[in-house]
Amino acid sequence: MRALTLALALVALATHLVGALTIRNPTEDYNPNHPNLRMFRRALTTNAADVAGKSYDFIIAGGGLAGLTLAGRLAEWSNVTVLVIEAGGDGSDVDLQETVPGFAYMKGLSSGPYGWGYKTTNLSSSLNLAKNYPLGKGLGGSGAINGMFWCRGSADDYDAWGALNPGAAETWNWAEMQKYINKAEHLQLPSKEQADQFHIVVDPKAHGSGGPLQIGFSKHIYPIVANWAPTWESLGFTNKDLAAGNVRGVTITPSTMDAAKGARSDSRRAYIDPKANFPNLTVLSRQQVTKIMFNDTLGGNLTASGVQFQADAASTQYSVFCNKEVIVSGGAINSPKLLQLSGIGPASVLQPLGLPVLADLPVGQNFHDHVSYGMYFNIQAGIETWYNLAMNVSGAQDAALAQWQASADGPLTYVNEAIGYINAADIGFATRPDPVATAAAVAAKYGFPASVQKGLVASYNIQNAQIATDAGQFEIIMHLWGKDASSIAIQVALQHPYSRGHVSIASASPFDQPIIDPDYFGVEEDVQMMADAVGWVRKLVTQPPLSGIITGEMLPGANVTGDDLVTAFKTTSGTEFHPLGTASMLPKDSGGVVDTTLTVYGTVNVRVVDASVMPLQVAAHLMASTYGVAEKAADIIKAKYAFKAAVPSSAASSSKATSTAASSAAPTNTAAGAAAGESSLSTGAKIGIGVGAGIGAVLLLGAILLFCINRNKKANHPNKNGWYTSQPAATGYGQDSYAMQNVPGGQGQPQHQQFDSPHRGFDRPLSAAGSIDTMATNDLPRGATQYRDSYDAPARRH
Ligand SMILES: Cc1cc2nc3c(=O)[nH]c(=O)nc-3n(C[C@H](O)[C@H](O)[C@H](O)COP(=O)(O)OP(=O)(O)OC[C@H]3O[C@@H](n4cnc5c(N)ncnc54)[C@H](O)[C@@H]3O)c2cc1C
Ligand SMILES: *[C@@H]1O[C@H](CO)[C@@H](O)[C@H](O)[C@H]1NC(C)=O
Ligand SMILES: *[C@@H]1O[C@H](CO)[C@@H](O)[C@H](O)[C@H]1NC(C)=O
Ligand SMILES: *[C@@H]1O[C@H](CO)[C@@H](O)[C@H](O)[C@H]1NC(C)=O
Ligand SMILES: *[C@@H]1O[C@H](CO)[C@@H](O)[C@H](O)[C@H]1NC(C)=O
Ligand SMILES: *[C@@H]1O[C@H](CO)[C@@H](O)[C@H](O)[C@H]1NC(C)=O
Ligand SMILES: *[C@@H]1O[C@H](CO)[C@@H](O)[C@H](O)[C@H]1NC(C)=O
Ligand SMILES: *[C@H]1O[C@H](CO)[C@@H](O)[C@H](O)[C@H]1NC(C)=O
Repeated sequence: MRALTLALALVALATHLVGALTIRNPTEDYNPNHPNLRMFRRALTTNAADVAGKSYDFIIAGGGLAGLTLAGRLAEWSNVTVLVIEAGGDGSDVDLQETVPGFAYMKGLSSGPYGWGYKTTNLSSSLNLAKNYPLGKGLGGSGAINGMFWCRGSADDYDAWGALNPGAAETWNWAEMQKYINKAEHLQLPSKEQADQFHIVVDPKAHGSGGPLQIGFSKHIYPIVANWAPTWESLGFTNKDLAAGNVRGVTITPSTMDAAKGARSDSRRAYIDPKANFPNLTVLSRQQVTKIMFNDTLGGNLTASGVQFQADAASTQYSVFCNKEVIVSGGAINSPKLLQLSGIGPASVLQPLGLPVLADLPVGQNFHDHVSYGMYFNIQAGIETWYNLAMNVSGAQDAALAQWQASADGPLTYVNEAIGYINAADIGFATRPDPVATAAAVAAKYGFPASVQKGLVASYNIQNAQIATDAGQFEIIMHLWGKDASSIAIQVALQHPYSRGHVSIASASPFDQPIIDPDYFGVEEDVQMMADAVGWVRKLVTQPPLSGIITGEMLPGANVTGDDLVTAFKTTSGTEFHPLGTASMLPKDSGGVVDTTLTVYGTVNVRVVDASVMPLQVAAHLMASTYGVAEKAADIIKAKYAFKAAVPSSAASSSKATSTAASSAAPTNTAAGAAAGESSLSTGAKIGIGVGAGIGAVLLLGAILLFCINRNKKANHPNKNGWYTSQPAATGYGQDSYAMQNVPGGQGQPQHQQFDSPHRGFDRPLSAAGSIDTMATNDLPRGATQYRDSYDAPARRH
């Protein structure tokens, strides 16, 4: 009887699989990014009508780094539906620019349609200058267009998040963040030759292995980089892997790239592409969420019913509804904007714009960012830098691209990876601003409420303590793109600023940019620290072996000191692209916007999951930390919605995930476990029948799958660009990422071998691969112009 039931179930499953493999819907397949090609993933759509008016369990506003990471993890559950709405495109029309590492710098996307094109307001403490504020707009978010540095902060940086949230429901600290960053990560080790040549030190124990995101080292590293670590060692610094909890030291840091493929890895390529055939994960691109809808309250708390979205101001507005939650993942600038537009924000911001105040929370406040300054140094002629490649001197870029396409190697696989962190003592800085007075001054400048002021005092106490520790106060980056062929840049980026600013909508239109005021150098200690750090770099370059290569300080110039130096760095410094704190995870009476489950105070079912929630800066580029936040958020959300048996089958089951190994082994926490319990067979004969039927069914299924795969292989030939014109084959995993299709060797047979097991890919590394990821700090004077280069500054190439 059971065998018959099983057989019937398997036939039904097989039928379902065949159905899934053969569904074709030409109209929904239309791909506006490649007008002649249809979508090859039914989960990806740009058609608002596909989702308008429907209901999904989770609606994620923003398909960026955190949003897609979270979506991928939630979609691991087949009993929930997930919708992601992303304002930008799906990346398919700019695949090469995203994928090729060097293009992150040389054909940067942030000033075109894949960027938001924002600027800061005139900065009152930076000579009233407005600075470019690049942010990615497209699947993968800023992680799809950035500089790809992969690094995490010191243990103290994350322990501070926990300390700021005493007695909270969820623990946020180094141990948690290290665990979750590593869950995202799959580290690819450099070759021994490369490690020896460039003094790359890796501590595999500090890294993740088996996560979806590929982390590796540039295949081609410029020879000058070999001088970086030894120069720091001349000053007594240790060359080490900075991922183990203390960042003071020098390193060649890995990047978010699949090194073997010379290709970027990002949240779309790692978490979504392998999932794309799952009907319960829908990704809608080119639509901007304009408002969270609330139509109910529960126990006095707001309940979101869904969101409104619109392609642009002139297009139709649509609504879509949530069964469970709305999750805001628009990044640290656009998430506060969306919350404010929805009535969650400071009354002082909303009321003058005529918006209702549903929850008066300090959204957008406690905004802080790393400010970065680029110094330039002349070097001896004949030493290879990025300049000729970037400027396409003698067609250098075309040659490099041809090499990349032929062998996934060459100079375009390089992104800056030579960095180090110094502490306050290294720069001779020992001043500790008065926490109370400083918080009061910052609050007075921007009209922050007493709660925010209280939170600032708590943060400043932690920052003051860090003045006496190894906490990274500055990141120092060697940047191979100088002002001419015989110069390089060294960037100096403040990691733990005292200055705080705000992000506030300036109009009720979702299509206007918000006021972005990071108030760089607003607190005097930040000015002093930057000046001291410039002095430290001047000392660094006198040390061998770099001293034998650097011939002089080009900018600001060795004679520029004192007030002139301050003017120089205030003039050309800018964002290191690390905004956070705008929806801070803090107690409500300390300026918090979300609690430690990332739920917005005063709401039942709205969370923020992205860099906005980080309450205090870390000494690191922000990607790794943001992946960690999203991974942990996924587990928090899954724990909330996990099925719990009404009657535990064994020892008292705890509803907290903190149970011991013994109690967590009880099969009551998962639906699968419960089902297994119900249907367990008790006699050997039944088991024998079951096993026999099972084997037969597996063979049958295998045959059906093979048939379908072969059929689909015949049906789906990639075109010359590697695009497939119809749905991929096989159980949702038949097709790999766009990136894979466009990288050398990415077409044709071999790639499919990695993708033919239903559980390949997502939680296991793609064995041979790598992806390319970003550039980090480009706050060089030329700043965002570098990103803009390929778009609107062709004149720069001559
Ligand atoms: C130019 C640049 C270089 C960088 N370099 C590095 C680096 O080398 N290493 C590193 O670690 N970090 C780097 N960073 C920082 C890192 O990329 C960010 O910290 C990280 O991407 C933040 O993730 P997020 O999910 O918070 O936001 P994002 O990744 O920016 O994602 C937000 C997404 O939401 C979308 N969105 C926003 N509002 C809406 C809306 N209303 N409706 C629909 N969609 C919306 C956006 O279009 C975007 O796709 C860089 C950032 C930039 C901009
Ligand atoms: C900002 O500064 C620019 C010049 O740098 C000036 O033209 C503009 O008027 C200023 N805007 C405001 C609001 O002060
Ligand atoms: C809230 O909105 C949803 C979706 O429109 C609707 O189904 C529900 O009835 C509304 N609830 C109330 C109390 O209006
Ligand atoms: C409302 O939110 C508060 C916290 O913001 C929480 O303590 C309370 O339990 C919530 N009430 C309901 C009914 O969810
Ligand atoms: C690079 O320069 C060559 C000529 O030297 C030119 O043919 C080519 O179009 C240029 N490539 C780019 C990307 O500008
Ligand atoms: C520094 O020296 C350069 C060249 O010698 C000169 O042009 C510049 O004015 C000097 N700057 C200062 C601040 O003295
Ligand atoms: C949904 O599926 C997951 C994973 O199988 C399971 O843990 C969870 O309990 C399920 N939720 C419900 C409500 O059944
Ligand atoms: C999600 O997709 C799976 C696989 O096709 C399907 O079995 C399941 O019913 C879907 N879940 C929901 C909630 O729609």
